[in-house]
Amino acid sequence: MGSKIPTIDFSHFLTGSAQDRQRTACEVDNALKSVGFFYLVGHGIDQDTVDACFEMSKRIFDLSHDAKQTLSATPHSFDQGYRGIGKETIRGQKCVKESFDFRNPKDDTVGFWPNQEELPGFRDFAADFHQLCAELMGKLLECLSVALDLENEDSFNQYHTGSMHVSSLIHYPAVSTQRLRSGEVIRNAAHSDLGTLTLLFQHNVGGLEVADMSSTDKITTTAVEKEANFIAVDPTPGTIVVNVGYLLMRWTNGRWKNVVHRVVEPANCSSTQSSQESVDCDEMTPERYSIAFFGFPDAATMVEPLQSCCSTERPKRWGPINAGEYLLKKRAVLYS
Ligand SMILES: O=C(O)CCC(=O)C(=O)O
Repeated sequence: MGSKIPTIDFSHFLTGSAQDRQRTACEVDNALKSVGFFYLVGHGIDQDTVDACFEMSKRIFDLSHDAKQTLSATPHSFDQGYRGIGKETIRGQKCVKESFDFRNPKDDTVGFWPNQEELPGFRDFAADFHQLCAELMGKLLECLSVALDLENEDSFNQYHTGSMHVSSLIHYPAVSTQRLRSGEVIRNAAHSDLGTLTLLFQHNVGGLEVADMSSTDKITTTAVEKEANFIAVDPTPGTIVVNVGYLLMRWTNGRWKNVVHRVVEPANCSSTQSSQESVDCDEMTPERYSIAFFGFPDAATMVEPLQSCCSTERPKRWGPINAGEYLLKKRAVLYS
């Protein structure tokens, strides 16, 4: 039987007794050990705020091509800003998506922002949304410390002042279903995330799929994509999809899984037609919006497997790695 994405009610951790918190941490541990992904509910970010953020996101991507180009990311903007369609490349495959990335808008970091006349209130709204996600990230990191029975609940938070967290508004334009299905056009190629945890909000069009690691013993992204069954992670209002990044996998000596995922044609778009019929019609796959919040440790952090995750049966698999240098190297490949 294949795996299923579990749903975890975080309100038990946020407001429950010590026992409730322990139980929730145990659920998180089980989810991250097995599937590497879970749906989070009871997280405290209300749906109206998420809907408003999708509205803002739509407005930025609706700006003219020229207006968006003025917001383009440069090395001097620390990768913050607009990236046009095809600017992100994963293993040689150009992703048909556009994104607008920012760090904490209240910090004095460089970044390009739409001006007030174009998008009134955008920067303030972005700051508030980013802050809500950063606070939730802090609570989740606390929960991870409980799950691993670490000395104190700050064990992960002490390395996450928030300076490196990135919010990413993402838009996949409508594309020909035929071209998407044939692989001529790719929305988001199979990949895994880089940092600690990722929070993902999905609007109503799906397409996100996660490799079912119980269906393969392969490890490399290319082999996993070829061999594994994939599980659809359908959009469900009120939920946030949470998954493990590479650095957290290293921190936990592989206890928590950094799982391959991708964005493809949404399953429900083809469910009413045979594939031949839909190819003949050359229908369009509707546009998709998502918002990712990438949790990342502070740049100077040395990430090394925690003692408590190593044993004679599970010897230490990795040495120390500098989080900031790792990120720079990876992003250079993604956006070269
Ligand atoms: O758009 C999505 O649903 C997935 C985004 C994602 O996986 C990423 O940007 O790393």
